[in-house]
Amino acid sequence: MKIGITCYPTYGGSGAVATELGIALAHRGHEIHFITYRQPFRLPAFLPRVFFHEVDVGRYPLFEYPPYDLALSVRMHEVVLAHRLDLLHCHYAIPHATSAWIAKEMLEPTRPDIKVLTTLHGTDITIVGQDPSFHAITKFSIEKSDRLTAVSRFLQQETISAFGDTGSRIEVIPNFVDPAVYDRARYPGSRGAFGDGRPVLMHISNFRPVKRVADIVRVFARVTAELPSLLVMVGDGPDRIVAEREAARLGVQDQVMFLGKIESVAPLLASADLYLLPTDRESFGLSALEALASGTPVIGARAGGLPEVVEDGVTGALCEVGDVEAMAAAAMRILGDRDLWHKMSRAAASDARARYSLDDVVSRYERLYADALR
Ligand code: GMT
Repeated sequence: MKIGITCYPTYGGSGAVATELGIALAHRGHEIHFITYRQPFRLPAFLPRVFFHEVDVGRYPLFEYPPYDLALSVRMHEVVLAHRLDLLHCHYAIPHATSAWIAKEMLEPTRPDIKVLTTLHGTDITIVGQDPSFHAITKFSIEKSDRLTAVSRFLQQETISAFGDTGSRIEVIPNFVDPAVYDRARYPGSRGAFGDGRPVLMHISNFRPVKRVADIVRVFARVTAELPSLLVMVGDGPDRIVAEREAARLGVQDQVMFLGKIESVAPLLASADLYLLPTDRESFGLSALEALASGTPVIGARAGGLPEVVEDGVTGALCEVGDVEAMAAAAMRILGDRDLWHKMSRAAASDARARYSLDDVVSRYERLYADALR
């Protein structure tokens, strides 16, 4: 098949999933065309059967807000015609599904057979889509998609309750990991990467308010007071300053490292003892899955789709949103008992492989594409 993929190319779970899906599909012989405003961050420079089409939003002084959505529609239209694409797969509803619908309308005279699939990732439904400025267009765009998928059962239900009957069945196709990449055994030296053998707690995100990064620092401050540890924070975003200030306020700033954006996180995750994700509205939690696959148990919030990914008491611990005491207690229980940690680490790696392996999930997308085109 010839597939166009549109996603947010910058740091973020939906872009990571879209890019890794495209790469896996190309390995299987499909031709993949990324249509985005920048080269997706996990896309290597060159791969056979993978092409990148940059969306250029011309600058005109009249436009205080350059119309990216329209430029994207035009690029989609152009790439479908030039490369005879079979379908457009949009990751994140707004504005990608809207732009794809416009492109599809424009293609009606020449390519009425083009199909549009949209994968809902989370905040496109839970935050942006429910903002009054975007609710109607989100509903319209997802109704117009030929196929819809959501990355968790939680998100499927959220979509139904926010938008009612979307006119098409929402299939749950979860995120996935490449077990060959997220493998603790592959990075044997990484355990000591942070120095002196103290336990390493880690978090990776775009530091948006939904991630509750101050809670991470609060949990860590309680843990390190009992069990001297390190906190490694990877990524960047608006609330990084919030986390930095909280670390200073709690007097743990010398034990917290902010590494900024790092593209290849597998060696980092393999060096961590625990992964923290206390977010209150995580539709899936790709970074938690990557941690589990790396044999790193996860302490998180019992919210959103995270309970579908982390098995409480088996591959990590889930606590109520904001309950930093309970999260710290769970972290100390796991870190303080090496047998328990090893048991959880093994369970995490094997559960991630059993339920979220790249091969199985990519096959499900392939079947969905074939079904849409039939
Ligand atoms: O985090 C966001 O604001 C958006 C989005 C993204 O682009 O990274 O994240 C969502 O998609 C990921 C990939 O499917 C999921 O793993 C994240 O849980 C989800 N984020 C939220 O629901 C907050």
